Amino acid sequence: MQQQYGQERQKLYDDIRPQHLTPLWEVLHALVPPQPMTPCVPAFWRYRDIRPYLMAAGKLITAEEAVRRVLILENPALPGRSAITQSLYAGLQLILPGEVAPSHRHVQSALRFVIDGKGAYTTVAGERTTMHPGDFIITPSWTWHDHGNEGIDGVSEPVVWLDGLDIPMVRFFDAGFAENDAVGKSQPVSRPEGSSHARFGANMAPVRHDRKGLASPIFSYPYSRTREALHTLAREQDIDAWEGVKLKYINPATGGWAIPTLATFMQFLPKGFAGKRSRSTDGTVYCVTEGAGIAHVGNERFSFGPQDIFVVPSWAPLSFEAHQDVVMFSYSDRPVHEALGILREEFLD
Ligand code: GTQ
Repeated sequence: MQQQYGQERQKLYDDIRPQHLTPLWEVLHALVPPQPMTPCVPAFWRYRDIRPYLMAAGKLITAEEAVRRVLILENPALPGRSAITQSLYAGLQLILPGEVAPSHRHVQSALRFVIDGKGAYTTVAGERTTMHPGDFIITPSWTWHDHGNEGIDGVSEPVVWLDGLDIPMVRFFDAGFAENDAVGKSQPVSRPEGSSHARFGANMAPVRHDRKGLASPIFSYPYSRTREALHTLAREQDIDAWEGVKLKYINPATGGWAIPTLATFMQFLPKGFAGKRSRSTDGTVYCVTEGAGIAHVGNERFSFGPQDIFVVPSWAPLSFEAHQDVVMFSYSDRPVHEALGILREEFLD
């Protein structure tokens, strides 16, 4: 049959192309695959190898001129797309002592995970927070935000953090808006540092709190507390055979994710941990805070240490080994999978 109609079929395809029509049966298998067929590949960035390029960028352009001085981590299989997976963006942002990255706002939600240096701050919706390595900070959709580096405790050094944004998701839906602050470089600070923690960080909330909006009212989750929680749990509870001890960052007002589009986690793997394999449909970006080990991702084997970053594509089998006590951060597009009812995960072995 195929032989018999081959030429006629091709003629039909050629005839319908000007009508902007195309035959489903030629592409059905790819449109509705039996299991996820991501173009993304596992990839790894060793921080000590890429830091010099960030510092070189620091000599060539100011934070102010760049607006955001960031080197984007691109999935090697998605060149030119500014994406680490089809739905996630990742970048490394550098801010040098004395610099300001001017105030703007956008529909895209952002997370910051601090990996190098201290003394920088970010201001979100009128409240400033000082950044330390391991801190997780959110910038909810459409909130004004600017970053700076004034130093702290007499220390004045370059500060680098991982930016995770939902840029590709917002692009997919063509729903992006953005504005620059017309008045100043930095927004006025209207609340003292620690205000949101006082209001929402003590397992309490203001009595007449009637917050709308999906993002967490806690916009800074300091590493000191996260680390303490993980280590306490590691001493008292069973270590999960796949994930070690893993906590998610939540919105204390709802119990939901801290950011509506991005799941965020911190995880502890005890020295000697040799985990089982799992896979899930959410693609995930990992950033190591402490310790060293191996991540087996698909057919790749990444030997990681502090500050290294790697990406686990959708449905790629994943397992970890820890050679020292490991603490690592991760973020994924899981909340969107959950909202759409399409999340699948498998715990193997
Ligand atoms: O800090 O606002 O890496 O708007 C990409 C886009 C950071 C930011 C990025 C952004 C920002």
